Amino acid sequence: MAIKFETAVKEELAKYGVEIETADIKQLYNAVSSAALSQVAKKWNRQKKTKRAAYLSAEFLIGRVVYANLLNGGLLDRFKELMIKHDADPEIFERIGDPALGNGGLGRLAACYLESAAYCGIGLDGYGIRYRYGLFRQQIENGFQREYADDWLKWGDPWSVRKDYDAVKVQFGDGYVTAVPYDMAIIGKNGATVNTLRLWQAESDEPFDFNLFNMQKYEKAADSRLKAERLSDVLYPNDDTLQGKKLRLRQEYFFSSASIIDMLRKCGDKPFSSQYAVQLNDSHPTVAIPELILRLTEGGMTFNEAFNEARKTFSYTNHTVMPEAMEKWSLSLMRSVIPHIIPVLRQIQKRLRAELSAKGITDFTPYDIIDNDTVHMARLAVFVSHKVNGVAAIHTEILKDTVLKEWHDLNPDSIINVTNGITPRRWLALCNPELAELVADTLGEDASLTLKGIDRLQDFANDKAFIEKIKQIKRIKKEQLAHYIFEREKREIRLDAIYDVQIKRLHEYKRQLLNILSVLDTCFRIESGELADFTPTVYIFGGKAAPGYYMAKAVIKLINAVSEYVEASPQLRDKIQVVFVTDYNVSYAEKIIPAADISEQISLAGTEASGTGNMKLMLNGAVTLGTYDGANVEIVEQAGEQNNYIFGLRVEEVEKLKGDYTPMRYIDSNPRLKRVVDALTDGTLQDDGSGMFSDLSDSLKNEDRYMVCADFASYCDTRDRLNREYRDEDSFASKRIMNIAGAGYFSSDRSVGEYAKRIWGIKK
Ligand code: 26Q
Repeated sequence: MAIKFETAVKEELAKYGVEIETADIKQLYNAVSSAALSQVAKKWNRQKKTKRAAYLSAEFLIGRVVYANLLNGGLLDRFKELMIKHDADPEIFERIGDPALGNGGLGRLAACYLESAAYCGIGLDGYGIRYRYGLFRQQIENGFQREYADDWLKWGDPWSVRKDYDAVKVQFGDGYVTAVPYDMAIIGKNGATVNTLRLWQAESDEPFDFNLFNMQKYEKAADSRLKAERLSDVLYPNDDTLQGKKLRLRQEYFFSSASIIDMLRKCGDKPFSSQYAVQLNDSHPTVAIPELILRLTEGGMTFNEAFNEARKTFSYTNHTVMPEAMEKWSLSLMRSVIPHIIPVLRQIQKRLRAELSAKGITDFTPYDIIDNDTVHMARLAVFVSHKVNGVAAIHTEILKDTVLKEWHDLNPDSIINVTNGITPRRWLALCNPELAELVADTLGEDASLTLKGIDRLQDFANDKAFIEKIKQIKRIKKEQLAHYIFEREKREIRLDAIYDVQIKRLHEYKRQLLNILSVLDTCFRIESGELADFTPTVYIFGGKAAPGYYMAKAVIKLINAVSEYVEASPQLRDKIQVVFVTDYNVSYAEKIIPAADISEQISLAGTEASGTGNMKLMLNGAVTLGTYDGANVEIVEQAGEQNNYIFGLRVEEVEKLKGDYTPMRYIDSNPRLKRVVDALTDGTLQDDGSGMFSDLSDSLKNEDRYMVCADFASYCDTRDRLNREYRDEDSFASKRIMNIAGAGYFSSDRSVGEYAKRIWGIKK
């Protein structure tokens, strides 16, 4: 029996010579974390020798870990009592920054899946990179985004354990880099299962070269060390593939190779595929495939034996439908970074062509993994994997019909759908304890922790007393958010308003531009006296733009300009607030989501693979204002179309329009749209001489790739209807309840269970 948690905390603090009352935040964080970790240490080190799954991902956006681990370890209540007993603040760790080792949805999904697998007793370990700096810290200066380094380690990293004796060497064309693992315990329900997130840190295997140093060549002496250590310095801040950067390829091979070597070592003599199922989170870790084949052949297998082993082992999740986002590398770049992998790729290509020929296919062009100087990573992943999956029903259908059509024709059973999910522990129990308690009181604690049976809330959709409680909780969460935003942004937001929320990475396809143009249109109509009975609304935006993504940064500037426009007008200020929250991250999401009334999911139909923020918002009682895209389709199926607000073009209509889409036709025929587009250039709004607004205007008029103009009228109308219907607060609360009740399907426990059963062949 581990020593009592309280004793363990005090003993840890004694190492610093302090007590709970006198400890500073870092000391307390370290002590509480170490004490909690020691409670599960035994379990963690004693793992059963059954087949496990490995989730290979360049990103794990885990967010703040301390409360989540305390909750699952069954220690959260004891921790809070301990703090209160000593007159200390149980919320103190709210000040600890997030490890932001991911960009957005893909990285957060990986984190939810690890948590769910541990919670459900599924043996799933994560493998990734321990970036020295996470996704940049965002500041807004004069309305423009500025990026700063995210030094997440300044808080210490008490949840990680460095395992020097598990370090491995990764081979590159120009030498070796040492990969040192840092293990994080992923604690399941009451600590019954403890899985591992293993993040590799790049280090030099060469000691500092004193010969060079003595020869006065100081810089050179430090050179190779620096080069190796730079490898895991930063997370690439693009959430789409664009530039074939050498360092990115090095990163991908670095963690893929280290992870395969690690698993091989743990396999011993047993066949690899009997011990491991490997899930590729997008194509980013796909070089793990030739790496495994190479190592198996080096161990004595023939190529075909090794290939078959790889096929049994690997499966691949696709997260995008946009063809241009499919990851490609130039062969020459690959040759310079990982030359030893090229012969394996050629053999895989030979095998691919043989399989195609056997099926009577003579045109290899759409399939070739290596075509001239291009290596297609997604094709490699699809060809070798035994299962490929999309992340929402509509996304999987689009994959089968378009980007992966040829592969689907070749092998109709291999592409399947596993709709994404979110962990209810973080996205209900931890971020909204008030609502979790209501669910627990109504349906039992299990429903609040697992969402099992939460559909029974439907019976309360018209229950007066329940409706009152739901309204009251929303009010409390708005107060908390307003307080938090005041602290962070120094802005006061009103409580008696609709909280209309769009929080996600800034991307043209996600159409934050559509949102803000419609807000501007609302402003103009209020000014002209047209919208006399408008329900006051706070429009909340949050998200980061990739540092090199000019148009996305222009949209941030525009949102801030509209915000200023509103603030300058007493008439508007009375009805509207526009708030762009700074440095949106997982912890910020945990504050905003419980307070939201409207979840903006307005991507052009056919562009958002799934979306998972939409699920978090529905679970917290927001209604979706969205297009028929990604998981919105299934959300509406679960929660009822009448309880959500769907607008805009459907995928089929987008396809039909594509050939001769002319945005000017919409602009010329819709005076309201024309007015807001004009406002970009007629001096109504200030872009401080950056030229950004006229670039936005040009892009809308000339191309409008994501059909903002086509969906504008439908969006504004639906938004108006929502604004009117909100006034009947009880009927709106019924809609909230129906959304909460419908969220059960989106638990990541369900998703991970599907992966385990249908793809990995693993039992709980
Ligand atoms: C690749 C190569 C080089 C540099 C960067 C990248 C890169 C990095 C991150 C490419 C893509 C990403 C992230 C993609 C992502 O987050 N996709 C989202 O995945 C979610 C989980 O499935 C979905 O819900 C979202 O719809 C999808 O946009």
